[in-house]
Amino acid sequence: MKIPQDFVLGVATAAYQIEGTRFGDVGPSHWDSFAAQGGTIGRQNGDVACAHYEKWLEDLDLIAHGNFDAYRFSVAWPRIQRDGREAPRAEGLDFYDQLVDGALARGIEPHCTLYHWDLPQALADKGGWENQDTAKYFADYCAHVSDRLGDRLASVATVNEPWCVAWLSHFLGHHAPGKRDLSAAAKAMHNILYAHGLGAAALRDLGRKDIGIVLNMEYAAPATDREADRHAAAIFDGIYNRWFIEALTKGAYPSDILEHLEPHMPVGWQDQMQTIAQPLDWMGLNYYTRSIHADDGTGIFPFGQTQIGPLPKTSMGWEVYPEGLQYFLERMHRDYTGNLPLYVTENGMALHDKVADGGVDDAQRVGYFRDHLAAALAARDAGVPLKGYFAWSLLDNFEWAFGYSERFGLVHVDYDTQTRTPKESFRFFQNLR
Ligand code: IFM
Repeated sequence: MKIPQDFVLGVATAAYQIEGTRFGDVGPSHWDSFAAQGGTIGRQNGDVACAHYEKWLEDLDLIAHGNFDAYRFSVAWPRIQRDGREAPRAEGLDFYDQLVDGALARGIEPHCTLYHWDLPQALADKGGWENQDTAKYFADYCAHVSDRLGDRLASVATVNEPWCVAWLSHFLGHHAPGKRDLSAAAKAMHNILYAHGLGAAALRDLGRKDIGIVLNMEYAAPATDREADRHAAAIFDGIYNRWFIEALTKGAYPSDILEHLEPHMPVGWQDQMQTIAQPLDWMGLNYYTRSIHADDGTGIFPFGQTQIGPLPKTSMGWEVYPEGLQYFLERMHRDYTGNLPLYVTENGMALHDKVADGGVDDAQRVGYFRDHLAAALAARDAGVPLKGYFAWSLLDNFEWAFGYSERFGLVHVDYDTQTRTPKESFRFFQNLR
């Protein structure tokens, strides 16, 4: 497979999933509380995770050894401000400062995400993403991090996957804070975008020219050709895919979704759309799978239920559908982002990998990466300004509600000994350069 010279090949992680909150001076986050209340398999949590806070030098060496051009990491907000509001803490900033310098010293571009879900518990106690004050505190936090690291970052993303922050966490209840409430979800659907807008404005005021946001998108296929099933799939597409990108690029929410969420939206939301839709320097797409949708017969929004599809699946039951990656890159470019540079900021698959004879034979994952990378490059060949691709993830890690049961890493982690073992998929990337 031929990778263009100017195409960035990277690998991604997120703070709560790898660092270990037992290490260093970090405030409690709503993920600690959610896990403790049984929101995760076996109440597993991020206390130790991959002990990356202690092993970050070894992990940077791995990235260099894999011949990656770039590393996408996230900053844990409660390491910078234990309660989300206080003055920034030197210890937290020092950690990321040395991480960035360590990456650069190895010839690796650092790409920083500011919010990958570890909301300080003190802000969650005041309503979290249902409260617009959280968006204002987020902008202050963005400025603190940029002040310290900004001169050396290749890019900065405000928020990772606003759909997960809002819908998955406040309507479906699968992620912290585990709510199942349309009113809470509607507020979060808007407030996380408002936080992005205020954060991006604060970063712009500091002179940054590399500001983006990372959206996740899932291909929605109707179960049959029936009108009701096609409607269910369209509504899913609206909530998951169109809501965020239309607000960001057109300054308006899709009307078929807004009609259901509008009664619950925060007062004055209309006046905040311009802040949300301010110009960006790039946009990231996280893509994993497609899902099949059927009308659920209730006549109640969001009308649909998912069905098991026929394609090969990952260990999480996610269908493998590389065509969806090309589809979304072309759709984003054509319908929304025009000449804005795009990155695939996450893509990967979970398997129940085991170490044997000192290695991990994850041939299925190698096939997944080969096919998705080919789909991404096909979109680029078709004219999409796609600048790079980040594999998810460097290490097996804390997979949120699934705890440690699902492994996405290019590198296997033995959680008892913290031994890292590169898998065949790691070799696949190593040999691309
Ligand atoms: O592990 C997550 C990551 O935190 C966000 N994107 C999807 C990944 C796999 O579920």
